[in-house]
Amino acid sequence: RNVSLIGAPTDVGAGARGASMGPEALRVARIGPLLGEMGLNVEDRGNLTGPANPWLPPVEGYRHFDEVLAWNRAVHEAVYAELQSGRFPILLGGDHCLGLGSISAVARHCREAGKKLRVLWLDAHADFNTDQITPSGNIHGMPVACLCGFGPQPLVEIGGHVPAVSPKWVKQIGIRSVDAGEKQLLHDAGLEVFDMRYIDEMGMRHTMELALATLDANTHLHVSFDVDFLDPSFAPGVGTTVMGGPTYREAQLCMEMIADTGRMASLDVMELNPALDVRNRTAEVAVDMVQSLFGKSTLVRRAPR
Ligand code: DIR
Ligand code: MN
Ligand code: MN
Ligand code: MN
Repeated sequence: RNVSLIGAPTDVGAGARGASMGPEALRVARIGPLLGEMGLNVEDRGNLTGPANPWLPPVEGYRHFDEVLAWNRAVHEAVYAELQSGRFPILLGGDHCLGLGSISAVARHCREAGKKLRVLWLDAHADFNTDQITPSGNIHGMPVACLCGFGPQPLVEIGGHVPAVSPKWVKQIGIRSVDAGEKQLLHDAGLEVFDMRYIDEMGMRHTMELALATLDANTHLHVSFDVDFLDPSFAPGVGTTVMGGPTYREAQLCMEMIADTGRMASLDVMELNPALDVRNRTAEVAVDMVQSLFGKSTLVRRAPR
């Protein structure tokens, strides 16, 4: 498999500085070489460029709107180019506002290639805010809403088709922090959300069986992995930690079950914040998870079940 690493070193969509250093921390944790050792053909495309973080307060419900738009346009073009040349893009974030540029590119590729798209959003947060309901103005809390058509024109139309994705294509896993207005909009939009209570009651195995149930041979599965999905006890290096996330083993099972489908065709690794990390251990954990997504397993495995 031909994999391209794309660094997007920015934190313009976040409420804390530091996710701009995420791509380099993932490289220090040897994301490229470790995937190469698994037999993948990895090319590191280096880092995209874009506007600096002006660190200003929100204006009319959005913080750093123009900067977020510029970065997302750059991500969109880079991810789209890799998909069109038949490669597997891994976006190294950067804050999660860039999921908009990445997934709009994947949606455009799938539309043109006649592929069915499914998106797995692994996150502590639903990222389903709009300017009307956001408590922060931080656009990293809005990308899923924008992808589903709820947001400002320039952001929702990045991929040329509105909405970029149908809410029915999106499954969220690990959610445990949803803002008041966001809760209602998320409910009304009809996304399938497997929150932490669901995982507590039903277990990660059953959760992932349901989340992956609609994949078929023509499906392009995109995984958008916000590192704050993981419990902060072993993954503290993110801007917005939320207690009560998946354990290391639950997260590994989630990743391994995604790998077993054989359908993952693009990936975002987002929100890693080295300024808040402890000796780069969150980057190392994130790379462990990515290896599992690409099929690393303890034993030689037969077909699952
Ligand atoms: C919060 C935090 N829901 C907001 N969001 C995210 O500001 O909209 N943190 N995505 O990672
Ligand atoms: Mn393709
Ligand atoms: Mn997120
Ligand atoms: Mn999050």
